[in-house]
Amino acid sequence: DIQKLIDNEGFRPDSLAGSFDWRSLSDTYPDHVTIVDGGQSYEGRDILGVKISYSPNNHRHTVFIEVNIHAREWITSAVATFIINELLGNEDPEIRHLAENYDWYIFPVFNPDGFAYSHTTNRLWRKTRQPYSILCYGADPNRNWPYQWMQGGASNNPCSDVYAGPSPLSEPSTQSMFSFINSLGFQIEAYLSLHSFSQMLLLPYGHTTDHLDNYEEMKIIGEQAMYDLSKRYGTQYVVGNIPEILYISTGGSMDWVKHEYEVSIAFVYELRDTGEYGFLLPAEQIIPTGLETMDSIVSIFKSYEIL
Ligand code: ING
Ligand code: ZN
Repeated sequence: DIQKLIDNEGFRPDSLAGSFDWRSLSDTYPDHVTIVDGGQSYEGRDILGVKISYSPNNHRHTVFIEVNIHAREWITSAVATFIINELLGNEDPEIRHLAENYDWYIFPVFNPDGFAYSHTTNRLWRKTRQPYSILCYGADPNRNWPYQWMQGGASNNPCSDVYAGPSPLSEPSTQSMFSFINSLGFQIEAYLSLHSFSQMLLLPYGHTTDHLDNYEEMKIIGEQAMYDLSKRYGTQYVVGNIPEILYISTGGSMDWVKHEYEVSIAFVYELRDTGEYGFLLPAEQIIPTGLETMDSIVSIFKSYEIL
């Protein structure tokens, strides 16, 4: 519930071992929630997803939300929980429309080993936890996907925070989610990936400043969504292609999904803030960040349905 969210209690490492059990959601909402298992991480944790569907017997267009692929970006998992809560409980007609007309797959912790490690040992851990040398552990799971792999903005040094891994999909968590996403395939209409921080909305692709696929349409939808996001608290986002507003980087999950399944809508959010607290965003910003992010998601689909 909301107080637990504020305390971040649903995201402690013991919760990953089972004390906060996502499965309870399917007991509370048996008609609309299914807990799906995306496979396992290197250390054997299940990568659980929450599927929300109001028409379980026929496929709707699917919205896939990937969250916390980078361990230290805790605000993303809190916002994912907020979004799930909104989709299941908010009676606002625009949110009901979204909840009831799309199939949602939300994975609040894509990198559970790294996430646990960021709670127990190193708050600023980013990568997975597979050992690569005596001293250096983990690859960057957002440099490990098989599209334009190691074509810039990634490292072949296992000690680097952007180590791409020895080969694409070398990380069990990435391999698991790759297979899971393949099982949905062309059903996926929208892929949203939540990171922090910087207050940016990133458009594909990471290897080139060229405006590929439906960039122009996505840019309009993204600008409108960030304008709508700003209406609540004035939070300002920058919208653009990854290398144009951030840096070249390759092997990211969104780029692979966008390219492989030609998904219409593909965005990476870099959530709050712009650096004052950075990854250590205080818990009192969870609800405001959740609210404004939800506003932007409503906006994205409203624009998409009009265009
Ligand atoms: N930023 C992302 C990163 O992986 C990104 C930005 C997203 C790059 C998608 C490439 C593809 O570096 C953070 N903060 O992790
Ligand atoms: Zn990140």
